[in-house]
Amino acid sequence: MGTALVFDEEMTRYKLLWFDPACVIETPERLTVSHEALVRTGLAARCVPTPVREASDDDILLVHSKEYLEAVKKTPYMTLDDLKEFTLNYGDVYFHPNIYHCAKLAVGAALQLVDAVMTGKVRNGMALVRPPGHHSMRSAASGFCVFNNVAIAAKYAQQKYAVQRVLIVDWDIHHGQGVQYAFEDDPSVLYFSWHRYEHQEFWPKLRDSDYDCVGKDKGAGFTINVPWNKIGMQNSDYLAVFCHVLLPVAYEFCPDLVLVCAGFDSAIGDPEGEMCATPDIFAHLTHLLMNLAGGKLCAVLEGGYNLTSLSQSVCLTVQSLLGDPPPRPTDLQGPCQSALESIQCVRSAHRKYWSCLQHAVQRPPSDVSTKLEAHGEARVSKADLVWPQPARHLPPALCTAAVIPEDLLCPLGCFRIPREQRDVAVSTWSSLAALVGRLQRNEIRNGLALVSDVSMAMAHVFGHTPKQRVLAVCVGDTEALPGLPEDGKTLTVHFSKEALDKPRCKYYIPVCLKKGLMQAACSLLLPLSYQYDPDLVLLTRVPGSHMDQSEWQQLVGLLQGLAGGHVLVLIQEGEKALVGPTASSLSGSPASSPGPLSAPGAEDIEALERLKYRLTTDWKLLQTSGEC
Ligand code: Q9C
Ligand code: ZN
Repeated sequence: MGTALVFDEEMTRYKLLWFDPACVIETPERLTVSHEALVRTGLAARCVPTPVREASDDDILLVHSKEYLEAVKKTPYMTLDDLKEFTLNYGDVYFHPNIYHCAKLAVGAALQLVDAVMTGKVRNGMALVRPPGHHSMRSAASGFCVFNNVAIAAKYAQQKYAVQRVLIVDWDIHHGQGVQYAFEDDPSVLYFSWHRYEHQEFWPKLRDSDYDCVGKDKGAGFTINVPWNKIGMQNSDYLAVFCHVLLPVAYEFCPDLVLVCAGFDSAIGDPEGEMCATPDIFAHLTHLLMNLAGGKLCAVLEGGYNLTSLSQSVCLTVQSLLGDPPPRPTDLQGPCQSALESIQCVRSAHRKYWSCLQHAVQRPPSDVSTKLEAHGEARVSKADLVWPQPARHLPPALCTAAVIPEDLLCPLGCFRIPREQRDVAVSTWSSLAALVGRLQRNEIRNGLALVSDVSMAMAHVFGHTPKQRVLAVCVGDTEALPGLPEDGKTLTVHFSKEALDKPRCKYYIPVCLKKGLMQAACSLLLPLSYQYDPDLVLLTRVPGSHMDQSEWQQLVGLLQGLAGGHVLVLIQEGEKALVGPTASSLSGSPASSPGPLSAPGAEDIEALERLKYRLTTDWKLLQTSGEC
């Protein structure tokens, strides 16, 4: 279904014309280097090129005041001294005779992207723009931003396409206060931002950026701020926030469109952010958002000032948008104490607004923050600022292989593993073995098999993967799981609605829930899976499950972020109806949305929190509170 790339060189044609140390990092090269990297890696050629346009006054007035627009309109005619003086009205921003033109193109680029996605011309896309937008407010420029590209895009989508709920994910390292203010009383736009905060010491130094600022009036609960109070946050910290805060709430919110304030100053090497998350984390963050809203995701560039880490991060984001499997995640040791504190505070501040957070542990009323050890400052030394160049791994040419009976039509986008035997039973086993072999040799990305006995098929797969780490995710009420090896070579997570055995060991995790399956998938299964880092994901489905088709498709989608995309799905014959929807998700089509009604009940969330708590000693990524 395609990925749009919106870019125009014109947006490189303005720059800082005087001495201002606060603004030197915002250069035209940010855009040229990012675009060149997309071209060099062949990613740009795989995208649907989409032209920019100039935003109209009406577009800009969706968010900004008439007075402010009129003031900016005069800047192309100002002298250098006038421009300098005009700049003094605002904080950490500069003007240039061509910036008004570029700012109109930046807004227009975001709107062109929304148009391409909403009309179905593409599934998703990215706009590479300058100036950025998320700091600019109704009547003020700020932080290199002139017009609020993403806020305008959200209003535009709601107005032109009757989009109801918009999720804005701001992963830039600064707080997008402009976006927050534009929607603080609006429950139809959920704004999520994480940002370097350092207890209000870091720019823009606003009280409004803290975790307890959750929105106003009807919009209370629809602003989510995650303050980072230490520098040096790593992949685990970012992933933990996605798993335990953003994703559960996002599934409960059920957006019709996802917009990303895609700033990459949150990546390692950035002089502003001073964080340590590597560029490949953005492949995962993107992947994790890609099945919300039926796949409708628009990423719009914000910050990012280390040209190397910026361009690598842009490439990894676009790579995921195009459907390539994310690279194997690196160094997921679990979040640091400071991150855990932030997570705990945010979850607790939002427990009254979101049922998925209802049972979040309340924050003890003490000033633990100063006592707790954080890996922050200590770990950001110059030596830590080298990171490996992301590997250019090409995904296998063949995406999805199927082992299904010959009377069943091969689902669209799949190819059938040919039969090798006459005997039907033997044929299934040998075809399954052939499929596993081709997955291991990276000749195919993923596969699916319809089998008469899932338990036997699992044993069969384990038999063919003696050296591999296999994550087995079992869905449905079955007692007859094969005797699972308990040597750490498999991790089994079993979802069922009937009570199951107690956990036998670190590597067998029974999850008994009636509803709230998406919450369990986000806050239990994902952290476990990421930390386990399997070579192969084995997802099995037996009849009598309580997981509906859209939840199942979401699960198939999320799990493809692991193991380089190597997911093998085994479906028991009684569940034949799932073959089509499964094949569709495996071959990269967006999953359908479970809908806001599948929000979890209190009982299930409580059970889930208990289970998570029991497992935290073994699995650090499950933690959601500091050591207090
Ligand atoms: N040491 C964006 O990332 N402060 N804006 C600069 C320099 C302003 C960042 C201080 C940072 C603005 C879109
Ligand atoms: Zn930024």
